[in-house]
Amino acid sequence: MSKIVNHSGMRIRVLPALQDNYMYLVVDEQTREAAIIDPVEPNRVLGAVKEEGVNLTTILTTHHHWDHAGGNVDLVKSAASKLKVVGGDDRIGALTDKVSHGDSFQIGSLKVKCLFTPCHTSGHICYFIESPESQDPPTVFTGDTLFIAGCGRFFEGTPVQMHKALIEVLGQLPDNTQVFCGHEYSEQNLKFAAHVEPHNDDIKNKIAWAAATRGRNEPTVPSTIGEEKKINPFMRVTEDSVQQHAGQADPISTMGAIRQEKDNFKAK
Ligand code: GBP
Ligand code: ZN
Repeated sequence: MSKIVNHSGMRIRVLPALQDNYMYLVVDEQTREAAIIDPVEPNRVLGAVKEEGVNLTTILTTHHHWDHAGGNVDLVKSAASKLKVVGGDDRIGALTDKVSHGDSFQIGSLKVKCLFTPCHTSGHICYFIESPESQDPPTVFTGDTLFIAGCGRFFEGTPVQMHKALIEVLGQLPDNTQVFCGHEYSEQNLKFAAHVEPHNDDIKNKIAWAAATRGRNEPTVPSTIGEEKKINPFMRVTEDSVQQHAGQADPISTMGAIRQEKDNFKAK
């Protein structure tokens, strides 16, 4: 008798929204249960759920900004069944499950772990999702904390907090973790990265790749944690090259200085 081994793991559908936001439909292929990250455009989400023929049970919200959480109330109203709405901030619409650092739960056979990364907003959560029963690499949904080659503005936090988020929390994830961020900002971010480190060849190569990818109108997500450590100035604040550019001698002042510089940087 042959055994049926269904080791298919996690399927991720990238759904562009608004001007440059991303929503992500995460499907557990074993059970067809699904979660949606930051569903700002509920109708597009419902279209994808129908196409995939999956059972949407959960909204994962990275932070309360309207371009991430602004679709929650309508999606809960229009969904076929009751949705669990996860997030780390009371300002998130339709919130049912307030989570904090280290909380974990399942989407079917997938394991979700909540990572508290306050700074862009004071209640920001990143979601680390693994498929323990498959060979698929782990994933992390980073909202507006970590972008490809960049990070979010410090609206409600400090350089100490972003250092903790990027170096001690996200930087400790396995190098092969796939990074899915909240906005398509890669080309602008890479221009700033090359300004900070003009001799970094990984950045130069990524700029050429991103131009070609965007030229085909394709998303630049995902990158990986290992790749971000090579190209992202905000994950490289311990490097001499980045500290020297910032005119600082420690990672936290470097974080503050390059964030301030990027706030005013006009990409040519
Ligand atoms: C651009 O398009 O050129 N660099 C962007 C500017 C996230 S969205 C837009 C911008 O500032 N984006 C925000 C950010 O953190 N960018 C990182 C960077 O510039 O390096 N947002 O929509 C933003 O969070 C928002 C919504 C902000 C509600 C405040 C409130 Br309240
Ligand atoms: Zn934001």
